[in-house]
Amino acid sequence: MKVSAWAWVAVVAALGAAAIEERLLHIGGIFPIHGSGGWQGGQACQPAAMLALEDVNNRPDLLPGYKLNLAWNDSLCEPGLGAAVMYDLLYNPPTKLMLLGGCSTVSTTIGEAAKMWNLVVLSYGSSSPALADRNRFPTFFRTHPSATVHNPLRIKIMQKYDWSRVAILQQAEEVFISTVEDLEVRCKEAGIEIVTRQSFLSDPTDAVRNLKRQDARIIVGLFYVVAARRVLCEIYKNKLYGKSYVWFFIGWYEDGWYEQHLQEEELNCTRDEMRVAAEGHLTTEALMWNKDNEKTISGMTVGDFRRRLNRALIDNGYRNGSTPVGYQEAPLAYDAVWSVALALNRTMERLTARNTSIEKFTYTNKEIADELYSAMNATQFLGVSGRVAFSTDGDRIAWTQVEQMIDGKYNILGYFDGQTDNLTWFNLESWVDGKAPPDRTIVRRQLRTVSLGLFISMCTISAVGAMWALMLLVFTFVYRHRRLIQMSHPACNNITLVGIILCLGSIFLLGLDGQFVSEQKFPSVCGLRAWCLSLGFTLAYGAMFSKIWRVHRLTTKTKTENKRVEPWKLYVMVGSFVVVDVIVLGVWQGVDPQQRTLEVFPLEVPRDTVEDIKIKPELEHCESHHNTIWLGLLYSYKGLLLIFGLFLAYETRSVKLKQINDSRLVGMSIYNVVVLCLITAPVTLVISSQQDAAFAFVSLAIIFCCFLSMALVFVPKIVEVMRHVERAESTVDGAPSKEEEERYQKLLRENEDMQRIISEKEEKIRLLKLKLQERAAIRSREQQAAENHVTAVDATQQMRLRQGGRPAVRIVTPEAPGADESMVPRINFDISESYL
Ligand code: ABU
Repeated sequence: MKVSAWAWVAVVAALGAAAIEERLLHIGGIFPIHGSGGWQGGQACQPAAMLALEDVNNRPDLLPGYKLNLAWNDSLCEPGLGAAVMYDLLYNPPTKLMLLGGCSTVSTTIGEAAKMWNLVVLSYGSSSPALADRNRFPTFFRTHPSATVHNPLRIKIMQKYDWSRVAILQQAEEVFISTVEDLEVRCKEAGIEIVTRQSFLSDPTDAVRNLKRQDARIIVGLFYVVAARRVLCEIYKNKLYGKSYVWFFIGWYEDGWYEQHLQEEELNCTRDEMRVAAEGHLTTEALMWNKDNEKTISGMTVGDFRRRLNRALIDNGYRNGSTPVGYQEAPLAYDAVWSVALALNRTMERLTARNTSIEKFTYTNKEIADELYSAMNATQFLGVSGRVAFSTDGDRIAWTQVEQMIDGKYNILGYFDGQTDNLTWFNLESWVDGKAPPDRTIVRRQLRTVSLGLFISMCTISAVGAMWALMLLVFTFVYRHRRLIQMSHPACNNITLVGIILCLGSIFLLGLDGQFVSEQKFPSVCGLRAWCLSLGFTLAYGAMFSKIWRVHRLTTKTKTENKRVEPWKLYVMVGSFVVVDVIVLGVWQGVDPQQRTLEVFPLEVPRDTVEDIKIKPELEHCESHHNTIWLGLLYSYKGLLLIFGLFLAYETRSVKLKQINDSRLVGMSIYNVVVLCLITAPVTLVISSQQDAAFAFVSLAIIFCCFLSMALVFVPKIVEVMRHVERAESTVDGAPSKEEEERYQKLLRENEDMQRIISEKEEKIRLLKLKLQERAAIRSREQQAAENHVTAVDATQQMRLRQGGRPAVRIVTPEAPGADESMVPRINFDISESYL
């Protein structure tokens, strides 16, 4: 009896135990705890879920007669493994009523598949906006807010600081891709330009470099924490931190995330470097911990929950003070279990009313599945994460907060309520220079101008040159009667001097740039430069060229031609050069006038300021649309003149003509001009971007040409005139009298007349001489014939004498050739002697 009684007790106990076991409600849980990528938030979320399970099961008013059981496993935040864990949970009894999931990548897989088992999935740790797609994830809910809740706050902050140019750096995961898509739409609506969007799989090196290249200053970074450490290290290496940069990171990384696991992850940055790079960054995050310390559904305040969680974590082996991954989301996991319990509770009530039971749920029971879905949809309560409620697409509605890392600690800067668009700001932000960085490099335009010292020096030298040229004009005029001056073609020399003055004047115009002339007047200066320099060159060089041309012509003329130098021929030559110039310059000016163009140089960092600005150097140029054609035309025409002048100067290098007494000096001057021009023109084209060098080079070339030409052509004349004056002074006390000067002039004129007469006489003499030579030749032939005749007669007589006869008498007539040589006038003229 006793045995059977005990047996009954045992049977009843066994049956009771079986009944208790049967009254368990099973849910499945997938927690990312280990693994090397993604989010390992299960480390704190799993203990939080177990706390919730304990609390739920301790509540008699919840799930009366049932206990909630959580069967779970680790997914490592890998979608494949997550799917395997799910199949394991579903294909092994007992039947699971719902699934808890974490980590977006895994939730995406199980959320999409769960509908096949009529299972509701509730995620405590999935932020991917893609999960809000009801067509793809019809039974998916989450206590974790979607990552898109950050975006309105980000936009709000950008607007607050007037940042209208931002960049995005993202890890190539669906969660971040869909967040960025939402951010792009919002930025567009707010008129914020996204300057670049860089993404990377696991190595952010190139992406960060590209950000620097694009001059990104305000950068939104979206990546898991392991990638975040790599990015931070690259930020340090590329110096994308400090006063000029603002980074927006995701706010759910655990505290001290930037200085942990550096060695395991083989990062090339020290803790200090990571700290430096992390300083000042902003984070945005949905509020996951209830802000108010009020009692929540479990009867705990947030403080109570935190204490219990900390204890549970310490029990699980976490050191006091260190926060495991997922600590931030722990309230979401806790509230997720409560949501499941409440939804099951509500479903049970509704099913009881319909005389059915939740225990009848199978993976093919659509009716109970729909009840579970509706119950979850209607769940609302105050949890440790705040008010828990789900929108129609299953998303959690939540406030967001912004924090800034100041001195290595996160400080809350403000809260944002997306529903009311209200930003609560505490003005606690801190910036390196006391003000928020600008969203782009502030670029200051700086006109590169010729340095003032150089401009003044060159202008002074050219002014001295121009004065000197004017004095030479006066000198030529004063001593115009001197033979020395007269025989040097003073008119040509004067033209040269006018050309030199124009060339020297063009130096002033070449240095007139934006520091003296307004943008509007600059094109006129361009035109003046071209006219002044071109005409100056043509007058100065053209006059010398015409002289050397005449010298060449005179030396190559036959002696019979007139060797006089007609001045009009020189004027015509110079005049025609000027006409060509005027035509080319006129057409250029009329058809395609020179305009002010700007050459822009790469940005420079200013040395004399700590301001975060860059200098954009600009240089003014005078250019037409077809500048090359016009310059080519002008340069080739003048180049030909130069080369031809050089040839003529070389050809006449040893010629000394009294008609143009300074031809050799002019030749030397031409050498000098040609060499300098041939060097200067191409070099100037090459160094045109260096305003000082180009101006100095051109100015010095012009100055050198002008001064040397003046010195070569005029200094010998001045010296000669001075010497003459000194001689006159040494013989006569004082300057020559007027009478002496007139007498001298008269003598000069007479001398010229005499020379002309001599030339005429010489010509006559030459003709006479020719005639006489002809006549002498005729006579010589006749005399020869007569002599032949006499010789024949003598031979006959001698023969007769030998034969005994008498000699014959020889009669020579005066007409006979060679009869009297004195009858032929002997005239010897040395033409060259008389000529000279
Ligand atoms: N707060 C953690 C989110 C993790 C995830 O969305 O995968």
